Amino acid sequence: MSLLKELERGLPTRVIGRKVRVYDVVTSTNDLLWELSDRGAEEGTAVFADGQTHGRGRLGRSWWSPTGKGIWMSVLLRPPTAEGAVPMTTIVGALATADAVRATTRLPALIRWPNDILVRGKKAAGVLVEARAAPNGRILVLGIGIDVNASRSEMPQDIAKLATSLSEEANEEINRLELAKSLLGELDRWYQIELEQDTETINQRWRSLSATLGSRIVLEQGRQRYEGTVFDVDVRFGLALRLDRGGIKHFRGEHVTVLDEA
Ligand code: BT5
Repeated sequence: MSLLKELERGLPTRVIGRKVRVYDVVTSTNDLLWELSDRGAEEGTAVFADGQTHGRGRLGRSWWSPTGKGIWMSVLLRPPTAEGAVPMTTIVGALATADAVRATTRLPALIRWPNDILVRGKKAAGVLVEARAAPNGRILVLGIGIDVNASRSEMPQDIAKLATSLSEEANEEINRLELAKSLLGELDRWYQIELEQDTETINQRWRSLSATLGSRIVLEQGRQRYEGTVFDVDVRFGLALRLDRGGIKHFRGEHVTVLDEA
């Protein structure tokens, strides 16, 4: 039985983490939660799986999810403001993940806009937010994947080039249960701040954890590539890039991939 089963007892949180379900291996925790949502699951319901056979990333990409080695989880949200809910919830997910990793492991986790968590320049976690229309507002599924105890040698080659795991960086096995509890607590905390519409607190923490701010990047939007220097990241306006070819352009996170730190 999964070590994470203990989470089903619930945590003393306000919304996220009060109702938790833990599974062995599923296709994708996001799929599972959409099914639970169709059956009336309440806001804040979180699902964890020990492994995923069809974990997914953004834009149709796949997410490697080895059994027993990571945190693969999703949480159901119904934020009252539909406007900007997906980018805001992506940020909230990234902040909570970075803060939980920092609190549990002391590793210097940073956020690469819009949805990657990096440790020492390599990706250790990712956030995927999916939205659907509902009769009374929008429903969001916030999915988070964290590479906790996978060794780099067992990663598929293309992933090993870009990714790391917390145990690789900390040189020791990480307690997944402690990390999962911390993640639920941080998600609950940051989601309350989102509900209070305290964008200033979110922006400040996001800027202080940003791996992207001030760096030169190559970014892809559809088939277009843009190169430049990032001079701001902001919850409302997205990423502001001073283009090498002149001018300033703002990008929203949903359809953009940062290819490289140039
Ligand atoms: C993401 O997408 O980073 C979002 C990942 C979200 C995964 C969670 S797990 C729980 C929940 N259920 C799901 O089915 N999904 C969510 P994106 O920015 O598109 O990055 C995807 C890219 O990251 C891939 O194309 C690979 O290059 C790389 N990648 C795949 N698996 C990885 C892993 N385990 N660790 C680090 N990088 C990975």
